[in-house]
Amino acid sequence: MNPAPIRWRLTDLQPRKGDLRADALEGLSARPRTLPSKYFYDATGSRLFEQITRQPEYYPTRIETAMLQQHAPAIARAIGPDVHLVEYGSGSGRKTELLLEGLDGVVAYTPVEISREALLASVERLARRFPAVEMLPVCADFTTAVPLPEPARPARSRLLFFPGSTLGNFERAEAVGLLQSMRATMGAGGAALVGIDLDKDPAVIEAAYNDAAGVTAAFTLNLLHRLNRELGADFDVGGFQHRARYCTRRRRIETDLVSLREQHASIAGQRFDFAQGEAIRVEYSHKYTDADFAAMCAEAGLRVAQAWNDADDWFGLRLLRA
Ligand code: AVJ
Repeated sequence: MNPAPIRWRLTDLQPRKGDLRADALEGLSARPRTLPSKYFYDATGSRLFEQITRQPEYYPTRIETAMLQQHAPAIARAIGPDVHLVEYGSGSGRKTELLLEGLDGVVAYTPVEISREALLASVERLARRFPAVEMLPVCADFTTAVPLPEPARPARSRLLFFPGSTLGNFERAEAVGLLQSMRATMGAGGAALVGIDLDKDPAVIEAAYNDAAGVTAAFTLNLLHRLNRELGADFDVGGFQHRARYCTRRRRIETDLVSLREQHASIAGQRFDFAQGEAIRVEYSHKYTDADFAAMCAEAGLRVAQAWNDADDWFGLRLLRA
């Protein structure tokens, strides 16, 4: 059998090595020290994240996938036909399949993903599965304004899909800024479908970020391996430990890499000294209440047009409109 002709056009705006270097030097020089969580997602990190989503403790992916399956008809009715589907942080694109199946005549699909390997692998698979959909992938960091490619056949509206509670990785002011830029990208008549992890028993949340198999720990520590691989840094990765704790007051998981002893590491000729117990903050995963999420949307000029939660109120899907 002949493979289907692959007709798709990549817009490559992948961050350069210089960005990683500058961001790492800046973050590690700050107090407290930080590293941006977007750098988790190199090829290895994207694979490890896929493995996280299959861990029994990591509930968000399983619940959200089931919800998309269940509510696809209602989402399709709300959105209408001939849409340009745009997705931020598309990763493997598994959840996208459910939307591409459920929506009524998707004109084009634009995944925006920082990992080129994950992006190309998912587009190749989806292009075969959905030959009628024009694939217009963009390799980029979606936190900076992304120029959207125009489909050959014009769409009636845009739907921005932002699943996985990835919004939760941003601090509140950044999240509001991102929602604002999503509002601009959606355009008149457009909508956004956002997945949000809801506030719940801290024990459930902490278990999800400290799986027994240690996959999340490997995912976090990969950040140091990446600095070694790509910047020639000399971190002794075994000298650091993954730590993820839920801060109830701020409703967020705070993930650190903790130095197990006094040690130093060099990146690009710059030396960094770490005290025993000193932490590098590498990720936030905010959890939301209905009220605080709606308030953030309102600040960004968006309203919650429709809302779905699972039976336990652990995870939510929100359809946003300007
Ligand atoms: C990709 C943002 C959905 O914050 O839950 C999973 C990333 N980090 N385990 C999340 C992650 C550690 C994940 N998101």
